[in-house]
Amino acid sequence: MENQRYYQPEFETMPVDEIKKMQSEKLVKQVRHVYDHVPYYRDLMDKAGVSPDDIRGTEDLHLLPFLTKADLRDAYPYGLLAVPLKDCVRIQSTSGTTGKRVVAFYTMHDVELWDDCCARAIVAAGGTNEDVCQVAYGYGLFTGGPGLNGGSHKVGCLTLPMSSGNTERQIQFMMDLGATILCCTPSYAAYIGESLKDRGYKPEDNKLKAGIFGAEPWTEEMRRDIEASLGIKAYDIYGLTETSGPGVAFECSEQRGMHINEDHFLAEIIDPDTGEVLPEGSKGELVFTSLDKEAFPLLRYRTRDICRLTREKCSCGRTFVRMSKPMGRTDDMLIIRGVNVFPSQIETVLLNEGYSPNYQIVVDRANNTDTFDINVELTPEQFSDTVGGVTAREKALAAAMKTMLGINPAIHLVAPKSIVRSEGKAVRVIDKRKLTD
Ligand code: DLL
Repeated sequence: MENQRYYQPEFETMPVDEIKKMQSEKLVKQVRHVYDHVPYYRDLMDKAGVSPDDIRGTEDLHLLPFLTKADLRDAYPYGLLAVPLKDCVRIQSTSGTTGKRVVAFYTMHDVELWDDCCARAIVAAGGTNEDVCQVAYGYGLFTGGPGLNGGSHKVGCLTLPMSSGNTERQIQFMMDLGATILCCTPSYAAYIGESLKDRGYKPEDNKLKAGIFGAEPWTEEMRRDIEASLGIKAYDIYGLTETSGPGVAFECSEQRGMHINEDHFLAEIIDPDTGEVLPEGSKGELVFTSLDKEAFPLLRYRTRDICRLTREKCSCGRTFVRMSKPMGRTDDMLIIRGVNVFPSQIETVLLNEGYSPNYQIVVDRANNTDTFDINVELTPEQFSDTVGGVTAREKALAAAMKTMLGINPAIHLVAPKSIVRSEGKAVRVIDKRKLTD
């Protein structure tokens, strides 16, 4: 294959007025599909006094009610499914705010569409069927591995389905098989870069040319470090499980914002306090409507990510609107080692395990890896335990946290009343990482 610039140029470079027309047509159909097949959303529309006939195009989008993570929790697990279960071929999942996880469903068509989105990202990073693409995002319920794996197949790259971790083996395959594209979280990319250096490799010793990194916030400074340590160009990629996974938006060689795959996802920026739609260029909460998804088509889903959109012309030739790097969130979700963590999940575990909800989460970054500590107050009865008893408790609590969160925190049980009480909102999270520019 020649070094092609676009994976699906007919969409990626479509004139903006045509994109908008196409979005309007798809929206009308999608609203009807959801209204007819998702009683949960039909109720929301009925309560808001909106009928599918009121939605004649994107100009009417603002009439539709929002969906939030709380709705996903209320409708768990099947309440937002829009097709019969027999038509679904896959689920993926991510953390919920408490014990219930978010479960997203896919028909075969949805998987194809998602793979196409990831293929667009890989081609935008210079990928062709001559490339060897090392996918070091986690595989399984997390969308990173499966998404980039599917995209890499579509582009025709030789795909190395490494999953995350086992850095020794990552490096061995990278060097022996001559990987040219690396897909993983930016923090893992930085760690791989460091590990290569520790083993005496110089950036020019590997065959990598590009990296496709996302799933967590990262700064321009971190980009420069990764690019230097691996000798590559580093591309950002954005997405969320609820709307499919990675590939909702991706960076081109300009590296100035991520193009949103607007033929599939309709983006809005709203004021997170009032819900009012903001004009282009404003900073606010990103909201997505999935235009093509069959199984789990969310309308006006509030991502909680804060960013800006721009339609300024991009020299890469793509006409899709660009989003800035997310600049923060409107909720308290943390992303630790690429895993989404809500303080409320931690509180749920503490209460289930018989602890008081007096705790503090401390997150930091050492050697490009997140550290994750939870200080938990013992109750006066628990405090009389022996040292051995406390250590055993710490282990048991860490195991319960691992089951809930998917990652292991270091638990420190501390004396009753030793965590500083706040006069206002309790300070539950101390995040010492510098995650945005
Ligand atoms: O993180 C999907 C993904 C996988 C994206 C691999 C890119 C690469 P979730 O686990 O559902 O899905 O987490 C979604 O992660 O709402 C953002 O807050 C954050 N996020 C995702 N990509 C980026 C990025 C995947 N490039 C949540 N920069 C989103 C900053 C990101 N934050």
